[in-house]
Amino acid sequence: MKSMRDFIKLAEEHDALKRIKAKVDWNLELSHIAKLNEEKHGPALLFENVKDYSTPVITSVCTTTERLSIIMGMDRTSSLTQIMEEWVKLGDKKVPPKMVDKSAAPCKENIMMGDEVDLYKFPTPQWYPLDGGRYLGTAHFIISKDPETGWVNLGTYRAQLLGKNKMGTQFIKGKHADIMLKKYQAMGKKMPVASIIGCDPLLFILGAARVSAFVSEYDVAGAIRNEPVEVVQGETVDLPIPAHAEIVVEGEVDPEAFMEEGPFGEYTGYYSGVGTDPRNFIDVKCVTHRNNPILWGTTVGRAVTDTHMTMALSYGATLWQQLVAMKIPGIRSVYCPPEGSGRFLAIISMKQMYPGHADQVLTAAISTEMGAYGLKTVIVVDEDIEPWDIPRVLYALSFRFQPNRCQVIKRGRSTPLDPSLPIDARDITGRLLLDATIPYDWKEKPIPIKLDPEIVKKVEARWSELGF
Ligand SMILES: Cc1cc2nc3c(=O)[nH]c(=O)nc-3n(C[C@H](O)[C@H](O)[C@H](O)COP(=O)(O)O)c2cc1C
Ligand SMILES: [Mn+2]
Repeated sequence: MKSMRDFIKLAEEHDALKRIKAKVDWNLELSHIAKLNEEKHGPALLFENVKDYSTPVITSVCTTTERLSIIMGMDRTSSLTQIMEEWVKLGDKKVPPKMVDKSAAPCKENIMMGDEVDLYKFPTPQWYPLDGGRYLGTAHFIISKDPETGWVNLGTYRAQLLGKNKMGTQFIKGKHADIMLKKYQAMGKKMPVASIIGCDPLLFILGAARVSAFVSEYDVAGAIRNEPVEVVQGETVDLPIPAHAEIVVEGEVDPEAFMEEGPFGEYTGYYSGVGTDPRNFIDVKCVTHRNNPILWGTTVGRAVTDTHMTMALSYGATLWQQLVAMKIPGIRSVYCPPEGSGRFLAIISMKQMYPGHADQVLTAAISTEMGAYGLKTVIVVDEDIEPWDIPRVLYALSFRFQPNRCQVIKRGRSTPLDPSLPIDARDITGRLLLDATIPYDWKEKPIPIKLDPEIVKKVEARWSELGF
């Protein structure tokens, strides 16, 4: 899969995409259709007739496990844990992108420079009534380059439409684009960037993934695809651009310049604070797009949306990878439910091998690079329970868990978006470690009730005779 068009073709073959031909308003109506459809676990939606525009909009690309399987090139009945397992197997593998000629790059089919640039040409949705405006960059990512090392980063940071050649940004402190922007600032330079709106969905998944600093998300995408991502040189920026991108917005961010930005309905289902804030923005110099481009957007907002599904996949896989890298034995599988956007809650299935092993896994999970930021609750279950099988996890929490064996950690790094903390005190969170296993060190373990296998066989043979 190289492009959004490849995804659309495959999704249609699996009946996982619906074309909406009726006229739909970009102002709230489109997002509300997408949101209600997502709540019903519906298909990806391609809005072909957006009011006032000829450009179609695609939403809900990643909102089911089936579509994540399609994107990841796996059997479409795979579970999230199975998809993650494939990712975990890649370990540190990297496949760098391949530069192609401009003539082989459909994203260059149309080029607008300088005064020709007009972002209002695209059907940017207003997603929610209380959002501060229209957000053009949602299911997109921003490419930037480290001015010292040349490391190329892809990061998904929301981008508000702020003018015909202005796009908002919000690089939270410590995010990779923020680290890079601070370097440009120290050099007294502006940071060249490109926003990619519509492409191989895997690149967006990686834009939102917590790939380590100094690692290019392009190289991880190449490893997952097992072939290099095809990129092409930017028109006005020295950055590698996905050759098959739908819409490419090139420009620069002046670290010293600000515009009012926000608010935006976050993936927690809440607004992060109140009103707008001055933030850096992209001064757009050039827009390129394919013929008949497709604008890709996502609803964000309350779970479950693209954000929750993609984070459940990438954050879960990364947490799992990091536990494996710590050489802890017995980790069977990891599940970070989309309802907790893959980061607030983790369930780990393990085979206990020595006393204290379950406690080791619990404390290790919150000490990984992934778990140390935002993870609040960790549950371990024995190997007979799949971590995604929530009824069985609830069974373990009812019959194996004992409150006297749970541990509360008082302080850890939080995310500024966690709505369970007061708006002005979101730096530090507590954590809860729940051991829902049967303690390894018990001499006498609960005796499980078993069915007699011989009788089971007999009864099964008589099943239809019994009138079932
Ligand atoms: C739809 C969507 C919008 C996001 N918006 C922002 C944002 O505005 N600012 C931010 O710092 N992170 C945002 N994130 C989370 C980042 O994508 C994520 O932290 C990612 O790791 C950033 O890339 P980086 O690790 O290369 O910095 C968003 C994620 C998604 C899926
Ligand atoms: Mn990164």
